[in-house]
Amino acid sequence: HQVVYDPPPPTGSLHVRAVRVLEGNWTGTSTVPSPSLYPHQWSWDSAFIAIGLRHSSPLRAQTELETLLAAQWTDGRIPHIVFNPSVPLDAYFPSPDFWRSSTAGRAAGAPRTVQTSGIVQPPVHALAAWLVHRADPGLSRARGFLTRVYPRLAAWHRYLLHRRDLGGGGLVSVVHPWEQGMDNSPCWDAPLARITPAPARSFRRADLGHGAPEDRPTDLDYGRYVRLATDYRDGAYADGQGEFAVEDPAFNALLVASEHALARIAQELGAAGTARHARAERLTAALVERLWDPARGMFLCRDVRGPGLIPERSVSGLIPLMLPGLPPDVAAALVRTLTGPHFGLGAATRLVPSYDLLGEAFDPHRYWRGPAWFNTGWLLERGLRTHGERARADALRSALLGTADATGFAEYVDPYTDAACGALGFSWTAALTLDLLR
Ligand code: 9WN
Repeated sequence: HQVVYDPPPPTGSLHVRAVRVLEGNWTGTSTVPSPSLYPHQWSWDSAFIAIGLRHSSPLRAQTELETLLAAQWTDGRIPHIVFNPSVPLDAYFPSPDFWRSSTAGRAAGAPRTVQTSGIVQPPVHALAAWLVHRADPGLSRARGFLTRVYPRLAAWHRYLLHRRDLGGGGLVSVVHPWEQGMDNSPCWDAPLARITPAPARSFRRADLGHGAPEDRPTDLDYGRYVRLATDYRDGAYADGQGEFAVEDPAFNALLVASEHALARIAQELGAAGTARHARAERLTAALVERLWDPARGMFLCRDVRGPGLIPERSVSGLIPLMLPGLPPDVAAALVRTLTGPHFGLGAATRLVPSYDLLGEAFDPHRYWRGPAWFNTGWLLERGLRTHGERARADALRSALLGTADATGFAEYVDPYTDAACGALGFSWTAALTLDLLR
């Protein structure tokens, strides 16, 4: 065989290549985010993946969500990872033996037949289920898709609203940075500083074998992630006791969008959606009341165990733009912030950085401390469109598509140069490309 020093560019249209990435990452019942870095099923990844997969295979999109929901605990929580038993234990840390879901999670009703983590991720699922249904209503009805997923999605929202209102103001709290999905966001620096890290020698990171260390969270971050997860596990995953509790704007905005979607699903199944729509509106009001910062023109995180609002600008604080029910002055201020000096959309950047370009902690390569991600870009593209910002939405859409194409569906990119960081062939990047191409 001849060594190919200059391989030809991948063939096929962007659509075909995105479909191929998702096919390569499909296990038969779900899609891994990345075979090298994340070889199991992740909760919010699967929701974004299903949103894209519905265009190429509505059946696989339904299956993706059904597989995740089959791992739901009886208390309603949807675990952030569903482990694939055929993957070696050392391929990802923390592995199933760390979480001990089927023993430590017994009180909370963890499933016996499948191994999962015990924390959650943002509730994008009901929104995904509704969009998947709409892509092929005939198949969905023939398979009883909504009838089967509806009670599980309702229990999931009930868990969040009843067991996770740790601040007492009607919003949901996350109890671990992995739950919010933006693991090492500078928003967590202050609340994490109170946590005693687990000793570095007490665990072995698997991520550094696949990703560049300067693109990943630090060992000190990991020590704290491990401490928080260990304490939660050792308390039998009971809520309300941990040292870390934060109300996050993106997490809660996604719950609002999903609650509206659940209302539509209820209507489709012949029930009334009114109470759910009303609840979504109450949640929107709580979001504005508790997290809106008029001076910064964006939403902030609230440190429930600490002094209150966290003065850091994260992309999370812009994501409520996806909500049509936002007060118009709030939506207008969000657009100004998105396109102003802190996020630079349309000026310094073509995609949306995960963190304040002018912030002290900004780092263009380190994971959620600056790089631009495709899921947050997709949510903001939808938000701009929802609020009548068509030209900006079109520009963001073509930047997302162009960058997904040029980087081979990178996990995230440098917000100034759009250069690839993290894994390539990343599933939600490919899936959301399919959705934007439609
Ligand atoms: C921990 C899978 C997940 C995403 C998260 C992202 C990253 C995991 C990790 O990968 O988190 O859950 O090991 O870093 O931060 O948003 O869901 O793609």
